[in-house]
Amino acid sequence: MERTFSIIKPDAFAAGSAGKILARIYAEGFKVVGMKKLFLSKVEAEGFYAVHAERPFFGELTDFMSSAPCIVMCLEAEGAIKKWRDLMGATNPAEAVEGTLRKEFGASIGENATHGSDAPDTAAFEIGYFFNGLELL
Ligand code: FUP
Repeated sequence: MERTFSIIKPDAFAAGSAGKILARIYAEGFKVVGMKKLFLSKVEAEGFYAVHAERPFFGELTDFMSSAPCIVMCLEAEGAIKKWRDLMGATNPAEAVEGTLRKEFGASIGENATHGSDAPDTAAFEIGYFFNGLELL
């Protein structure tokens, strides 16, 4: 079993799409090990995306992620990291395959509905950034 970290981003949460996205998560066989609704501060969003601090879109990205509430989750499944990224689809919704979450719920490369860890080390950092052990039972 593997764990990954995911976010239903502010655009999808504000649009009322969280229920549909959760239904897809359960239908694909993930176990939701941890889940909470948060309204990130700018500083918290900057800490989460620190790996992108030098990228030109960092300001826009962290403004967006701290603009409204989101839902953060720890998901568990066999091969959860790849399985969740496959379900999300490409970063840019315009390039995402039909049936993926970003295709269905994303509006642009910046406002793309969901986040998912891209490797075991980032998953460990991201899960630990938002959850302590007692919240992952
Ligand atoms: P992903 O792993 O698919 O979320 O994509 P990246 O790690 O490359 O990017 C992280 C987030 O930065 C994306 F979800 C959205 C944002 N981003 C932009 O706003 N513009 C870009 O050109 C690339 C990424």
